[in-house]
Amino acid sequence: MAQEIIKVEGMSCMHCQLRVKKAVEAVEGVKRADVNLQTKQVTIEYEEGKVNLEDVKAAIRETGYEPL
Ligand SMILES: [Cu+2]
Repeated sequence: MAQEIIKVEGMSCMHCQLRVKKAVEAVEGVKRADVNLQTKQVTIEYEEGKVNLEDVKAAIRETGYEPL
């Protein structure tokens, strides 16, 4: 299992947190996403070689938040 941290701007409450978590976990190959509102970081656990991080960022963008 590989891990990556993506910084995301625009999340302000638990609603945002859940939306981003669900969107990221819906990406094929992602096992788990933990969203930290304070640090604005999304920690992703995924199957190595099966996930393109650009796809994850695109999924985040589709929910209306801005991955950096
Ligand atoms: Cu919110």
